[in-house]
Amino acid sequence: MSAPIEPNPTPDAPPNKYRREFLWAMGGLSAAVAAAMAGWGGLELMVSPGTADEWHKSVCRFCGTGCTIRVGLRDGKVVDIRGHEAGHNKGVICVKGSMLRALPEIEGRLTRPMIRKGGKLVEAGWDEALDLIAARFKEIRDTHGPDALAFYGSGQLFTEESYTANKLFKGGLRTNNVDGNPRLCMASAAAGYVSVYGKDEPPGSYEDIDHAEVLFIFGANPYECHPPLWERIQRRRAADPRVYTICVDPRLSPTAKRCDLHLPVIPGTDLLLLNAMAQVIVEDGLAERAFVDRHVRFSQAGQTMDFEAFRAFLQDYAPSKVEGRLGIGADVIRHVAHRFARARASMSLWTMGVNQRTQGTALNIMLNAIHLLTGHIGRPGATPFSVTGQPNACGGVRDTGALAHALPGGRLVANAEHRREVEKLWGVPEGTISPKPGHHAVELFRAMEDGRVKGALVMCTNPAQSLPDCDRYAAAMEKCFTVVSEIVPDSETAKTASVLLPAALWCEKQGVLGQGERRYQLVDKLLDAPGEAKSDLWILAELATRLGLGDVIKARTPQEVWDEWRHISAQSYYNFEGMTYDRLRALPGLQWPCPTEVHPGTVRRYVEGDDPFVSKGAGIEFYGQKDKRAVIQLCPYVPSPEQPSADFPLYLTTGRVLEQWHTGTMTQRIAELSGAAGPARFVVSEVDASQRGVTSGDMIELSSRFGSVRGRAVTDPSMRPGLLFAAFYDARLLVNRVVADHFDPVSKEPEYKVTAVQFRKAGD
Ligand SMILES: Nc1nc2c(c(=O)[nH]1)N[C@H]1C(S)=C(S)[C@@H](COP(=O)(O)OP(=O)(O)OC[C@H]3O[C@@H](n4cnc5c(=O)[nH]c(N)nc54)[C@H](O)[C@@H]3O)O[C@H]1N2
Ligand SMILES: Nc1nc2c(c(=O)[nH]1)N[C@H]1C(S)=C(S)[C@@H](COP(=O)(O)OP(=O)(O)OC[C@H]3O[C@@H](n4cnc5c(=O)[nH]c(N)nc54)[C@H](O)[C@@H]3O)O[C@H]1N2
Ligand code: SF4
Ligand SMILES: [Mo]
Repeated sequence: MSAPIEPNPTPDAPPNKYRREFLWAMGGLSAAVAAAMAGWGGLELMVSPGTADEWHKSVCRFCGTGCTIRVGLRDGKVVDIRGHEAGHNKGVICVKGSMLRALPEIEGRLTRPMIRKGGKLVEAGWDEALDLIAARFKEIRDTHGPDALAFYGSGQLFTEESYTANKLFKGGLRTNNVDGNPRLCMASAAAGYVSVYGKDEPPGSYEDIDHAEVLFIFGANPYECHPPLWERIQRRRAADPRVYTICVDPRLSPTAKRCDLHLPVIPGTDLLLLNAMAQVIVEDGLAERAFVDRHVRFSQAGQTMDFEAFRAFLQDYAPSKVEGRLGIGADVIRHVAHRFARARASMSLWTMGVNQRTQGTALNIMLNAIHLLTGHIGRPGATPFSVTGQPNACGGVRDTGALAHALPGGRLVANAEHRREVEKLWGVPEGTISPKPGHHAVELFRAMEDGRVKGALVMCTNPAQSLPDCDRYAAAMEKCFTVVSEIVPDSETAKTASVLLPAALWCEKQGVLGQGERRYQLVDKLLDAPGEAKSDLWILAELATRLGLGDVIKARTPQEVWDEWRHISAQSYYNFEGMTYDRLRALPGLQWPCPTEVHPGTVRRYVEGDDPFVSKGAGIEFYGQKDKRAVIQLCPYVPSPEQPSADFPLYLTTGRVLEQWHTGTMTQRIAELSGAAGPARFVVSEVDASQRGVTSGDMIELSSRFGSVRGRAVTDPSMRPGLLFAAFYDARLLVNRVVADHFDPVSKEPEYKVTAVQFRKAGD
């Protein structure tokens, strides 16, 4: 099962021509528009060649690429969306971004609060709904203690909203049960960065793509999930024939098809690849010893070790010892290690194939480690870089510490000094913040199931469809007093609600999104929300008042909250004090650290002259660690708990398609997008299908130890035997019914990418 060293043949045409045209048609602006925008100041209210009367700078609300866009309005409606030339995306957007114009107008928006009465959700007024929530939350807290309450949020809320929710629950209600969907997404990346550098968030930037010679794309499918970044990679390849792209993915994904080298690892085994690469780097003298000796420390279970001990540990991972389990030949592993190490600049880009794994943290540590060992860090084009999923997982959730174990600015609830600092910054009495970490996502829903948590506010996320083993956790929400803030009435989660609140979306409200390269951008309010829908910030602030916590949540408007949080950030290495609303409005975002209102932002972190925290004369300094050295933990390979067996002999992996966003509540309602993607299917290999008497289009029943689900199969000649793929956007094919809910012991992120399954033909 080893991969060829030879480059891939000429990239295949995409399966559907319509999809490709759709994707690229959105890229770029006309020369005239680009010229008009060259002077950034003249941008607002620019007249377009299209039908819009006025144009406003904004940000796409979908993915973590964070494309800067121009929103064209006419008669108070969005009529056009363009990529913004001055943004990092240089005018390029993808099909989801371009169809944002249809988002505010999607059919069936939720416009009034609803309360479950006699088993049915019935319309109610805001006062009735909010008074009911406050009364029930108080009753639950007084009877069962604050830890019977919880908040489950989202990397799609604005920073002001996540920050306020975190403060309300941890500093007001006094429970650390605050978690959210970034736990399903970026938790392993965050845990990896904290382990290595002592601080979260990537050291590099998208612009490193423009300088990289080797692009190591690992467990990521940017062709579909981050198209402007893929486009940037293409531009880089076109500019320099030496650029070499490697894709590590068990599946011949659309990205893998188009890279120079595809490494089709066996699902769940690729920590073996990273350890083997490290072994080759060390044994073949490819390590930058001077860099390592000055900037790196090795560690195992808290004990510092030397380079020789690290080398000894790696001996079990020599390419010849891992090739069978990994599915990649030893010669290929050596080739990749040499190519990566010897390049002038290597950049790794990784996403969910890495993070959504029971060894997600270890994989993140080792991805950073191969850069540290070879000195591919802190130079243009040389950087490790975890690509972010959601538009505000970074700024909104990771930076504000809106997770069960965390507090703002990289602090921890378990640390008494950190609690005291935050209590002071929040102006709440000492001892307010509980020292007990709250429940992380999967555990939180288990606590709802067994009654430890009795009341929850779920905001801007659809866990009944997006959690692994989702039926189990949907039932848990039904058992609880669950309040759901949503834009549509029929998400799987809305169906479980005791109270359903109508939310304003994207540019119907104002707030900051913090995206994958530490870039913060402002979304201004351009539209009125439909009916009685309100912003999530308004909902949180009103609830605070009714809970008697108005003195904790004093900041009520987006700008007031932003300024509070901006000043608090200045007391940490996550410092963006210099990013005022005015600056964010005038610029296509800024990257932190950005400590003052004249600071230009930081492209490369830990690098002298760029990062304001690096000491003079240090060159590179990993200041997040006490001894200012990056730490490489030894990471032994542990196989996934989901191993194929006689009952479940196949691997299922799950993910995304270009035209759909997550659980599809928004993109399934936009005809151009649902039409292009079609209904979700199980993608199966021809061998596995024919062995089971299945032909393309047949209905199948897929089962795992966790449950079963029916859906149509589509055979794909490029799918490797033994592997199936399904996306999770379609509620009619609820793939998470069968997905295992094992999680990484450190990051607590579930392993969506590996489930052992079986399937058979089912009647229609
Ligand atoms: N079109 C679209 N774009 C999106 C989103 C969306 O819903 N739709 N969502 C956004 C969000 S929140 C996220 S998190 C990102 C996700 O972006 P990506 O991570 O790029 O997308 P996924 O499809 O989840 O998974 C990536 C790849 O991991 C591979 N994989 C599976 N198992 C393994 C393994 O064991 N090892 C390795 N190395 N790879 C494996 C899968 O085959 C898949 O091709 O996309 C963002 N962008
Ligand atoms: N099988 C499988 N499952 C996965 C993954 C996978 O790869 N495979 N990936 C995981 C990852 S990385 C992620 S990030 C999660 C995403 O999972 P979810 O967050 O559950 O998915 P979304 O569809 O983005 O849910 C957002 C919800 O918020 C609503 N909404 C939109 N805008 C607003 C707003 O402004 N306010 C409010 N209150 N509501 C709003 C939408 O209608 C939608 O129902 O899925 C995870 N689940
Ligand atoms: S790549 Fe992401 S941020 Fe950019 S337009 Fe597409 S969905 Fe929006
Ligand atoms: Mo995500």
